[in-house]
Amino acid sequence: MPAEDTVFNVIYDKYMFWSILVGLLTFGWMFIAMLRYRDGVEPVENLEKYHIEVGSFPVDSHNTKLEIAFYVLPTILVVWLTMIALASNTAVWTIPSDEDTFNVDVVGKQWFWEFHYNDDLTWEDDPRTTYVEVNWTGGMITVDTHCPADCQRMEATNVTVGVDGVETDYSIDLAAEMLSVSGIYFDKGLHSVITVYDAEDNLLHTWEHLPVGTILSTAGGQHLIIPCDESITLDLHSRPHDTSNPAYVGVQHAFWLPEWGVKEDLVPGLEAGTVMTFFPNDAGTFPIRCAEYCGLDHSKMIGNIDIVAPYDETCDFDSWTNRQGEGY
Ligand SMILES: [Cu+2]
Repeated sequence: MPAEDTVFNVIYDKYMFWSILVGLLTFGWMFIAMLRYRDGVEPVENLEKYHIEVGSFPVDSHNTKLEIAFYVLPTILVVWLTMIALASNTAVWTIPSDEDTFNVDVVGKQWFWEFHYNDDLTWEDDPRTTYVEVNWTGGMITVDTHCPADCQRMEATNVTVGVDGVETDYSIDLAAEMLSVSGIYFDKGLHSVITVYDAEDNLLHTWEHLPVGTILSTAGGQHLIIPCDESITLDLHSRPHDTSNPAYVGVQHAFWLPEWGVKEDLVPGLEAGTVMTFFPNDAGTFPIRCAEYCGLDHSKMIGNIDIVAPYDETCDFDSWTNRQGEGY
């Protein structure tokens, strides 16, 4: 079942409502008729005069309004259900323009997914659940790890600052529950990660900047990281893992995000690629699947998508806490 905020879920509920209503009326009338007109029940007097025949309305005693309603009402219902079902088409096929959307190229290979970022993203774990807040302006990084008295987590002790793969470790001033680092300047073009750990090396909090051109891959266990509350466009391409044979263009894959009920084929040799769009609301980690048999290790072509809050923004907090226990 897709997420509650998707058009597919709304349509599913409406179809269910009308199916159950029509089902109750139809089966209800069928059982009444079975009981009322079964063998052994006293027949209506002078039944012959109605000229009743199986499969037709009584010729001499019919009800025009009822017969018209018999055709018109179901027609209205079917037309209306068709109209609302078109909303799912609109949701899938209306591709937002480039400026209004967060865009990532998804490349399917045998047998993993690569994500090439065409937009940059700065995000941070929700400080309301981690009790850690990172601030990086200019050449000044501050990490505030102040935890209230009833705080559930271990004390934060270490911070790692990684810029373009070069990592530096720092210890937090435990008395002040604070770390300040100066002299590292934020560069929009470099992949930067700040991670906060406790004394047992458990990860408590992540702050990350993914510049344009970042490549993440499920082969390395990385997740696709996507901001919440933004329209997302994915350009999908199938490419061969081994490019030594120019005649071999790869195989068909299908990128499937069960959470949003969206799936699109990746077609080998189709240079322009295919497009998928969706709108995530709730933070959390959700599955990625390949829905097209693509060879020996097709079943291993799986991954995860993290929906995160852009830096200094928040996603739907209720859903975030609810999902913590669901084992995604
Ligand atoms: Cu595949």
